[in-house]
Amino acid sequence: MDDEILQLLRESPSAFLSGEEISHRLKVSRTAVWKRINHLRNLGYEVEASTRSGYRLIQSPDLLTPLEIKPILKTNWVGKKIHHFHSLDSTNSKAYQLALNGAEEGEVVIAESQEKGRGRLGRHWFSPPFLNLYLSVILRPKISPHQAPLITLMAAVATADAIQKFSGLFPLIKWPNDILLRDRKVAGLLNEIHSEMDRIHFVILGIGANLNMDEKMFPKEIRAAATSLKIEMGRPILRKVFLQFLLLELERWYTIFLREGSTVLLKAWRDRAHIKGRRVKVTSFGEAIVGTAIDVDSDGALILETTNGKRKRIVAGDVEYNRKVKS
Ligand code: BT5
Repeated sequence: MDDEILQLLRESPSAFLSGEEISHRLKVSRTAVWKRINHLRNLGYEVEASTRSGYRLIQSPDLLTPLEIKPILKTNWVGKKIHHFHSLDSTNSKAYQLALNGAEEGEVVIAESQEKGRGRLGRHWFSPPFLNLYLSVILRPKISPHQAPLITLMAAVATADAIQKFSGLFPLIKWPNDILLRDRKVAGLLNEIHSEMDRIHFVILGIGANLNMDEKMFPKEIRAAATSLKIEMGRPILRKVFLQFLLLELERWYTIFLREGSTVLLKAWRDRAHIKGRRVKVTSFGEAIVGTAIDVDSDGALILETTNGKRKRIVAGDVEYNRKVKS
């Protein structure tokens, strides 16, 4: 019913709508209308009430609830079902459970904050409440498990495109999962896969994007390496509008990837990664490898030429760009 009352109030944004009219149109008592209006106020909606004229919606909160997102969503299937929480350990863990229990492709889990937001390799993702975006999308691609790293590249391109379309800025991608503005991390991706040898059951696409953080809000240890869209754009960000861009780009790039394979995707990725020819140090499974990045291959692995001229394929790891890397 929240949905229906909001829709009615939004139909006539500047005019009052009488309690009687609402109760008539929704076929509920006036007391029920009054209770739901109070409920909406508790959720952060500013509703003006006048005994003579009725109710008028003044302002909606920037919450990432289905109530707020559904009316502006432009996707065909991603985010048609949104599971919203004020707090979760991790949206990825919640989405994983839901997917195990049969949740469908395109369902999205969003939390306003995470207690144990996860990065890769057990690292922590700083996730304070109501400022940023923490979401996980359930995908069920019919591809072989060895192609799963391409889903990370796909999500990176989609996130970078969403940031660009939203802000006009040009984010770069750092292999495999960092989205950078001015060399600082504005978003990170954590993709988790549930599969058998030859079949993927599902992929959980986890995206954390810093939207409304000020510099001093970041913990000291990551302050110099992190940024937010608010810092870069110099104005507060309406989170739901950014989310609308992000879900649309994810749907678009996932569709392109499934339909056309990796070629178009890898081209878009290369345009944003600027990795060819760069001197890098890669830490992979505890081993540090120094070399020149050659490319990513058609499975999404990074190809390095080490100092002794040998080529190495790296499937997972952390990259440091460094002009001064010693060979
Ligand atoms: C990542 O890991 O970059 C993946 C982050 C994915 C977070 C999303 S939020 C929704 C979903 N649910 C989850 O539980 N996770 C996903 P990695 O490449 O390992 O980077 C982690 C490192 O980034 C940390 O060790 C910090 O140095 C740094 N970091 C932590 N929080 C950050 C933040 N908010 N912004 C920028 N850098 C951060």
